Amino acid sequence: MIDHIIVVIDAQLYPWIKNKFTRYLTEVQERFPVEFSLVTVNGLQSRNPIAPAELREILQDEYSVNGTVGVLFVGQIPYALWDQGVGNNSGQLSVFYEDLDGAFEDTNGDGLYDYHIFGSHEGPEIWVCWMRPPMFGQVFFMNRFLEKTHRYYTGELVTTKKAFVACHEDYDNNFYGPIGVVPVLQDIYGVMNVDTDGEGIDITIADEIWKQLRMNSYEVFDTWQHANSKYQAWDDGGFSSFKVLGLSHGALMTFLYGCHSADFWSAPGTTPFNINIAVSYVFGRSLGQAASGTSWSYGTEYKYMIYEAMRDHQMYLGNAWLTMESFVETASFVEQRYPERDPHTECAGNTLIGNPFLFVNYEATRDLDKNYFFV
Ligand SMILES: [Ca+2]
Ligand SMILES: [Ca+2]
Ligand SMILES: [Ca+2]
Repeated sequence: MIDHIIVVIDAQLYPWIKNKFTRYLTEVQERFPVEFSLVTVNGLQSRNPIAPAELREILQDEYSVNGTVGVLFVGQIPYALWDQGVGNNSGQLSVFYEDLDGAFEDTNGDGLYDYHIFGSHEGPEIWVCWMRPPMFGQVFFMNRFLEKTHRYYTGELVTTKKAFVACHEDYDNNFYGPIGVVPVLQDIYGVMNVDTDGEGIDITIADEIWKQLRMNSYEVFDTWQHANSKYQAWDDGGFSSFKVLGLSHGALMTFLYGCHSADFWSAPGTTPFNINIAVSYVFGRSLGQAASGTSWSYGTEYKYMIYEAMRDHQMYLGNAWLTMESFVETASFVEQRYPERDPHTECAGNTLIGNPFLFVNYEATRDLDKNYFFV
């Protein structure tokens, strides 16, 4: 089975990254069971950006013709906004592009969707990943990122097969509790190869976590704490998204729990900046290639499902992400998790950023472009 992937690329960015991006697609196709369709659209820096509703129709057409499994958005691709209706709970809505047989309504006409109608297939049909560098300096960030992917796929940049789990105040027993991540990560990497910080009465200290990340080259960094789009708060101190841009080593994949950690919505009238925490882990100096977080005040609670999918079915990150999204973005999940809430007005706001073509415990391969001879 070859997965059909749509790559939607920002016409304002594409010419500046074309060589390295083409190399990226080639290297992915050589290593993953995927094929790509490229679609170029006007991004947010254009005078005439494509409307999210129009882009969604393109995805729906591709899905019905090609059985598409995922979409990779490259550059400043327009996004739909969602208003959760409680407090300041709005932001970009990945599910708008993931649930292709459902419908979204803006019942009060304020430009933000607020009502989700589930289609005959209840959850998302496809996964969405945003390869979205900070808008300011995006050509530099994108080219550096594409050097990381190249060096990783060709075995120049090697991760240690280890994970690191850090939880602010033991965050609801998220090491070993019902939605805990440590047991499944131990299955993947071995009991001795999952480092933890913040367990029980232990607290998380920003300087210590920073050192831990700089001294290692983890595959997975799993983190639970309060956040906003520009700040990740530990029990003692925290990381600004600017600081994270300068992190060395770190982790290949970072999965964040905290509020707004992957929020790249710039409110009307503000300068688009887009350097949220998740973006910083992916487009900074570190070896990071993928990160996830939320678009508004919410937490990504079911991260262990991503690891289970990668453990049990050798799924690459994009497909593993869909496993979790298919669980939480359904009416039946909301009815069970939040019985007092209306499933039609409840979306989780999970957002995946970076490179969706990553395996756990992956042994990078030589450059397949060249002819190597082995004696
Ligand atoms: Ca609305
Ligand atoms: Ca659906
Ligand atoms: Ca500690």
